[in-house]
Amino acid sequence: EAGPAVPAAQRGSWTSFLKSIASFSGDLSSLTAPPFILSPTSLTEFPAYWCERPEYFAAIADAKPGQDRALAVLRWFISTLKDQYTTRNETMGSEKKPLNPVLGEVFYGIWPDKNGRGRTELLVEQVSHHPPITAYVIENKSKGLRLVGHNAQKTSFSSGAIIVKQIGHAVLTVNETETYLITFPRLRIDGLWYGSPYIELAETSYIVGGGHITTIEYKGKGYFSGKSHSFKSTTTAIPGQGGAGPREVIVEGTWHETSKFTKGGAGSFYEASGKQEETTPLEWTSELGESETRRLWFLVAKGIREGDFELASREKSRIENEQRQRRKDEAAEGKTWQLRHFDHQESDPIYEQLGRVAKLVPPSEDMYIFKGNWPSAFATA
Ligand code: CLR
Repeated sequence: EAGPAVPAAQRGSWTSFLKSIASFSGDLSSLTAPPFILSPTSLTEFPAYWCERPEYFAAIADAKPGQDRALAVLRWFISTLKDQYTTRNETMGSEKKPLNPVLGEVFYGIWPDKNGRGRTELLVEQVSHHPPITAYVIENKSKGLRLVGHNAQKTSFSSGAIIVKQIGHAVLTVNETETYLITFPRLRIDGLWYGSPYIELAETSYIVGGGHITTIEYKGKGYFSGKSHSFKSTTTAIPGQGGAGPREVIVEGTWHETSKFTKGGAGSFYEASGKQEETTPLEWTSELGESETRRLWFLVAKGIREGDFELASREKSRIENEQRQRRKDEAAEGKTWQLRHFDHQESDPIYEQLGRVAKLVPPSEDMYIFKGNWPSAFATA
C-alpha cells in the first residue's frame, strides 16, 4: 500500500507510476504522474536557483584572485544547494514533478542591485525537448561575472529510489579572463513509496579554475557526520599553475545549514541563514514570445495550483499537440528548429582542459555558446 502522503483516490495511479519508473530508464519527464505530485513550475525556471543568493555571487568578483577567489566560488556554489535541492520540499511539502519544458521555452529574470552587489540577470532556453536539455546564462555585468551552462539528466531506478545523473556543466568567467569549470552532483530521490519524495546528494562534483581544484563529496545520513545533506570539500592549488597558494583547505558540514573550515582555515565557512531571493521575471512583452515559460504554462499552473486538474490536463494536451504539429510542419518543410540564444557545439575546450585536472568522465562534453542577444527589455527593466 502506498504511503499516507498519497491521497486515497490517487493510490492506484501512484503505484502504477512507480512501477513504470522501476521498469524504465531514461527520460522520466514523459511519464504521466498523478495530480498530487505535479509542480506548477517548469524546469526552465530551475536555473534561477543559481541566482538566489546574489551577494555571494557578487563576492566572487570582490575576492582576491587565487585561493581566496576559489573559496568564494565554492561558498557561492554551496549557498545555492539548499535552494536547488530542498525548495520544493519546503514550499510544497515534497519533491514534485516539474513541468516538462517545450523546445524553445524561455525564461528571463532579474535580481536587482542592492548594497553595491550589482544586478544579476538570467536568461534560460530549452534547447532540447527529447531528452530535455536546458541552457542558461547568468550575468552580473558590473562585477564582470558570467556563468554559461547546460543541464540534462539521466535517470535510473535502484532499490526503491530514483538515481539522477546530471549531465552538462557550467563555466564561470571572471573579468573575461579567469574561467572556472563547475560540475554537478548526483541525486538520489527517496521517499517515493510514501508519496513524499526528497533529494539526497551523492558522489562528487568539482570546481576547477583560478589555479585551484575543489573536490566536493556528498553524503547522506550515516556517513561523515551521520547527518543528511553532508558534504566535505577539499580545495588545493593545481601543481604548476601558479596556484602557489598556502595549504589545502577542507570545509565540512551540511549544505542546507552550516559548514566550517576543518583544515587550512578556522571558523564558519557558510551559514544558510536568510531567505533565498525570488526572481523578478522580466515583464512580458511580445518581444519575449509565446514560449515564455509563465505565459506558456499559465493555465496549466493555475489548474495545478487550484486543484482543477481537468483544466491542467486539457491545457497540457493542447500545448503538447501544438508542439507535435510544429515538429511535423518543420519536417514537411525540411526545416529544423533554430535556437534563439545559443549555438550548439560538439565539444567544449574549457571543459576538456580543466576537466583533465579532475580526471572527469566523460573527458569531453558538448556546449551551448551564448549569442549575446539579451532581450532589449533588460536594458529598460
Ligand atoms: C535540474 C537542475 C537543477 C537542480 C535540479 C533539482 C531537482 C531535479 C532537477 C534538477 C531535474 C528534474 C528532477 C528534479 C527533482 C525531480 C525531477 C530530477 C537536477 C524528476 C524529473 C521528477 C521525478 C518524479 C518524482 C519526484 C515523482 O539545477
